[in-house]
Amino acid sequence: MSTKTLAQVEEQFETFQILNEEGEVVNEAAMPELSDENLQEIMRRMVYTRIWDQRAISLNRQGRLGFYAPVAGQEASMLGSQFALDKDDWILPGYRDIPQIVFHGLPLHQAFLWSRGHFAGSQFPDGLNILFPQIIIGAQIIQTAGVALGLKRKGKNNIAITYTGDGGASQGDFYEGMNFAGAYNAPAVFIVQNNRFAISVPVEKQSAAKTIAQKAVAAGIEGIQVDGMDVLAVYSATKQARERALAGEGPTLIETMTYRYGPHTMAGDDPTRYRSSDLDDEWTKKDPLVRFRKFLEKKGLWTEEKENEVVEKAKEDIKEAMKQADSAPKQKVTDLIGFMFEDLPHNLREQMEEYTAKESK
Ligand SMILES: Cc1ncc(C[n+]2csc(CCOP(=O)(O)OP(=O)(O)O)c2C)c(N)n1
Ligand SMILES: [Mg+2]
Repeated sequence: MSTKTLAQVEEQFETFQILNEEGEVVNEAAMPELSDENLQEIMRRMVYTRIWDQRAISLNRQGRLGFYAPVAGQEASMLGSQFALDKDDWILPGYRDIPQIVFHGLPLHQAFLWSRGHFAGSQFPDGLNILFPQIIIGAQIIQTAGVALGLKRKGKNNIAITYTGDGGASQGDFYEGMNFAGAYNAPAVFIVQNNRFAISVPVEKQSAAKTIAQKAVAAGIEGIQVDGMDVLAVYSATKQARERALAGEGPTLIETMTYRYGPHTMAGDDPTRYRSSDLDDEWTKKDPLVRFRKFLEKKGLWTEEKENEVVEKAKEDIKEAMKQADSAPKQKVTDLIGFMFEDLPHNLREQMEEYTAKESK
């Protein structure tokens, strides 16, 4: 009989951190090799995303955007991991993971059209390796195992990476996907952004496990818990996971410890009903932008001027992208039907005829 207790297994899943809340390097040995330009680019992306998030929330309130899931607080977790990818890696996102796919190449106006439920928002440019942002919780996990296995079979030097939340990790699909990827040694990376809540349900009510990372053990794959407010730790863990996957050493589960400052979505939940202000305060002190800004300022790599440039650029881009989204042709029923199938089944053919006639009136 094994003498290892659950507590001993759980002890192995300590949170990996490089920068503390003061922006000080606490793990020099783990510092990734990034040029000054790379470091500045990571900061630019986080600032840009924070501004975009603020604008998206107000555009939603004005009725100019549709579905929107706020991202403030999760920038390091989202963008640190995406920065570790190659352009040809595949991303399988959830509904909140729009920043990663925009920085992977999705034009911003298409992200806005997707938010509005316009079909043109999901007609991704050729060569952009992303799948639809998944709304069904956890559904993208098994798909990721499949995409990764496909990449391996085709001899590609790329990985499939997916994002889900703590709630996603409570779904059956999560275990199936990891297990399958492990069994077939598929080059997959599974990121669980543990923002502590699945809408209003705290992570403690979802699982008896002390960490989500330890769930990798049963699938026979690597698992690591990372400080998700530390962009360097997230980058470094993802880069290593990617390299391991490509070296044939199997998939990795990465749990990023993070927090969403805003509501679950803009559809009307009120976080004050399920989160205490003490908990909010505890997490805003860990803010990923504040921490990384301090780190860069000490290195002489960031100034208020640089920050303002990014803020202005973000505002301009958003204005332009909204204009482009507004000029997209009004969506017709025939577009929706035509977009789904190359060869229409007979029942849809009838509907296509009916709506073609109606729309030509
Ligand atoms: C299969 C399924 N069940 C329930 C829902 C409703 N739902 C939408 S978001 C959500 C919470 C997901 O939480 P989490 O995975 O932690 O992601 P987060 O929103 O915190 O990023 C739920 C239960 C759904 N979309 N799909
Ligand atoms: Mg969550």
